[in-house]
Amino acid sequence: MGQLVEGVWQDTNTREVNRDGQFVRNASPFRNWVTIDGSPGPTGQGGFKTEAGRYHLYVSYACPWAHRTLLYRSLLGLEDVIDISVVHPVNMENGWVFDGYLGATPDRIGGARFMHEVYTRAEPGYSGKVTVPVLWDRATDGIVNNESADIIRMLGGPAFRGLARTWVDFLPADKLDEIDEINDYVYRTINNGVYRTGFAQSQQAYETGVAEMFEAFGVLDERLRDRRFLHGDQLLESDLRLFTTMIRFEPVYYFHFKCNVRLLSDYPNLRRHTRDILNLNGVRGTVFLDHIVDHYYLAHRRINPYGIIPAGASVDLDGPDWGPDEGQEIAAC
Ligand SMILES: N[C@@H](CCC(=O)N[C@@H](CS)C(=O)NCC(=O)O)C(=O)O
Repeated sequence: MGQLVEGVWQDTNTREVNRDGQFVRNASPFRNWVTIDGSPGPTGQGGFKTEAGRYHLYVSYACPWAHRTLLYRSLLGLEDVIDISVVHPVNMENGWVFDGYLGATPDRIGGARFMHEVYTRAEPGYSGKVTVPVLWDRATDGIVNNESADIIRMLGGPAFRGLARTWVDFLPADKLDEIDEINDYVYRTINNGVYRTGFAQSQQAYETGVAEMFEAFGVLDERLRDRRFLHGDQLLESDLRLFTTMIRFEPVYYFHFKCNVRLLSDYPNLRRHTRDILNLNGVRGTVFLDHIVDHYYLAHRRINPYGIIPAGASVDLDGPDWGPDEGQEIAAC
């Protein structure tokens, strides 16, 4: 996986590890916000006001961070308001590319071949990683934001409320502190935790990551013992952020990132939570196991040099193990 250096693509290793072999994720550089009147949001510049059809999402169906944005788009009914371009799942020496693969699309904005061209179109001298998701602005021909945590707060906030077909509040004000607290914990131990484990370059770094992750599984399983969702009866932002990692756990992270201390089925409440969300209206259409499996096993050649896909990775999400519980209420809220 390469990166851009002053606008030029370089196929050099960008793995982010510190001296102890621990994976450390870089901060996302584009942090502007769409707001109702175009005034600046919590970070970045102003100038991005609410308008149907103005914004576009670049995503990979394989990526758990991009998956967050797809879930919001689907659950809120924003498909006609924000269109998408979908990259090929296997990012190799050229990074993300637009190429033939079932479900992938061309670059619907500028017809680019490579995702790095989208970044240099926005900022010709850009240096850094070329990641998805990206929220693109047709009006300024540039990137609004490339941080999924921000993008979902935008899509689920006042800026898009008036455009959503089915409005659900995933971030009620009275739950904000609790949501932030759970998000931080789940990000550190699970969302980013799987990468800390999988990309560790020392035994110690791996062991720390995997121990914290499985401790968190136990904590969340206990929390979900008498709650349908992490905060009670209501599906909220933290549930959706947890889901995009957990749905990849059995097919990918368990094997590929060596997260194999215990099985997901050893955490019955956590597994039920994942299955429950999968069966809510609008969720299954955002889960593309073929993109997920091919991306991780085929693109990460440093940790899987021959691109072998383990037999157990073929989880049947359409089978009874992952179907709705009898009598499950499948409305989103
Ligand atoms: N903090 C970012 C992370 C996005 C991210 O790391 N995306 C990965 C795909 S899962 C990516 O595009 N990686 C390409 C690379 O690292 O070169 C977010 O949450 O939006």
